[in-house]
Amino acid sequence: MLRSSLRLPQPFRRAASTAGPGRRLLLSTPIFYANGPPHIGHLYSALLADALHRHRGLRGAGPSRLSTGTDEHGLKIQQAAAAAGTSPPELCARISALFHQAFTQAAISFTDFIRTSEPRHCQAVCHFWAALQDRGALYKGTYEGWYCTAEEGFLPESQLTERVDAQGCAHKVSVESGHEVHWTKEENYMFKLSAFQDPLQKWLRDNPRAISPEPFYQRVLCWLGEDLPDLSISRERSRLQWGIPVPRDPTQTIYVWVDALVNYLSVLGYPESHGEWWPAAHHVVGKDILRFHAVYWPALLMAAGLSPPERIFVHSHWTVRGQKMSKSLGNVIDPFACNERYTVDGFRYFLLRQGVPERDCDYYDEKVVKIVNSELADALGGLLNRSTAPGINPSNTYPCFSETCFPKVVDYRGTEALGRAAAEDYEFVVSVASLPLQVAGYFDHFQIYKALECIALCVRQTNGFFQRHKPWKLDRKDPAEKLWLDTILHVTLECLRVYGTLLQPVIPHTADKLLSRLAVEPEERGISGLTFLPRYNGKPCPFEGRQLGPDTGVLFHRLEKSSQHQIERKRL
Ligand code: ME8
Repeated sequence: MLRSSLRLPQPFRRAASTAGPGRRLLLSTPIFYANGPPHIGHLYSALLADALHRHRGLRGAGPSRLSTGTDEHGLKIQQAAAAAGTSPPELCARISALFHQAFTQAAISFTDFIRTSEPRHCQAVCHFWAALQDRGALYKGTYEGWYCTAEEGFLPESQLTERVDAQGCAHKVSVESGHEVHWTKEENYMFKLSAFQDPLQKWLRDNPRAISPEPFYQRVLCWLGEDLPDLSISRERSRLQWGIPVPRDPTQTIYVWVDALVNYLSVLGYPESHGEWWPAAHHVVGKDILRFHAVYWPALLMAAGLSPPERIFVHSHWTVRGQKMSKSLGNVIDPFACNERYTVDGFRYFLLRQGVPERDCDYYDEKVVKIVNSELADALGGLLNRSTAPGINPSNTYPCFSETCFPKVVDYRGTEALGRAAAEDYEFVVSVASLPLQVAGYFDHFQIYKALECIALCVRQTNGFFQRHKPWKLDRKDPAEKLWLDTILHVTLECLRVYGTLLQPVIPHTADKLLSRLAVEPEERGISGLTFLPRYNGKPCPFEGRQLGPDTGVLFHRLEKSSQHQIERKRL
């Protein structure tokens, strides 16, 4: 029965307070089920959101928050607690603390860690439910269908397949997760999702950047072209006690996905203070929960009188030696062990450098060791070491640049060398100068791996520049040679300063060490005011002549190769 006629949304205009520079922004990760400890897939989502958050902070783009947390209600948790011989609150407290610890250890800069069992969240969910009800978006009906506990949802026939077990019995399972489904019939509250097909399509057509990368945007548009049945959004309390009761109807429990999605509002103080932030929200989610975030969540928001989130960033999955990570296969990779084995920054770098949101990526130990050793220890660390070594830079200062050695030329192609710099040096300087803008563009497009690829390429080019001119062969006592030697070192340190600044969102500890060695003060580490080689353009360089930082230690220690390093989690 429809309670009253449903109020459909007006076209969504962005609120004035959320437009332009200096605006607020909420970045979020999914909230993770508290039925098992964190693995590297969870860490990857958090790292993507963290890098976006840190990059935005360094750009001075306006206040931002990063929320994460744990999803603690539902049948899945109820059953996991029973299987572990404990109560849901005890299990949730233990697992939630592990997520908090894993993210803190990995330097995730979250500003809010929400648990759905907290009172502030339960109040927000009840208010949200009342808003749906008051606006006529809910009705009570009998629902029957195939329910998948692992996915916490009813699945249509199109998402089911059959699997025959060892005894020859056929079972219906979910195509997506492979988990068994059970025929379930019960009286539920239904959400009038079908009424939102047109508004959702319009929202996406008007906001082509709402879902990135593009293939996921297309996938959602495709879903919206199909039948969009109403959604059951409560469960009988007799079947599910571990959850928030439906306001004014204690025989029903609110569906865990409605409960969970509202976390993005609870962290903003909904229903009191969310208005200063919402809808300036960017959600980072895995592809497995795209439908919930790109179809159900925007529809629920519209139905409650709110705008859909501004952007949804979707990423694919990590596999392990080509296999899906799963507890039953025993190949779940433990983030604590990885941080220990590869260091926090080493593992952050690997996941963000190798993770490509559009496609599944494979993890294996040798790959991490190879990439981290070649790009962080050898290329970046080696360059810092070579350009600051006492033998080459005995005064331990930021050396001076000479315009005579590296004169400014309008078009370096085909010009006779005027100073000591060659045409390829000019080309390389141009590519480093364009790096901050390029990196910012890649972050905006959720292509952090491409930003890192560009930085790694520039680091290689800087090593090439250094190698080409062999500064260690120049005689410091000869005034002309000294000018050129100092210029080579100045250009190299300027490059390192740019790389250190741009790498802060990805490898915060290593970048800090690098910038401190280069005597870059904390207030000089922003990305928006980042200059490169101002002396080349006739402007003063504040670093020239500065004493370098005292820590002359190795920037990044090489990782040892290990044939049998055991970081796959033992069954818990
Ligand atoms: O779905 N590779 O929680 P969840 C990369 N509570 N990322 C992975 C991954 C993998 N192999 N496996 C998981 C839930 N993830 C709900 C979310 S949000 C309102 C509620 C990441 O514990 C990825 O972000 O099953 C995926 O979407 C999420 O963990 C699912 O975590």
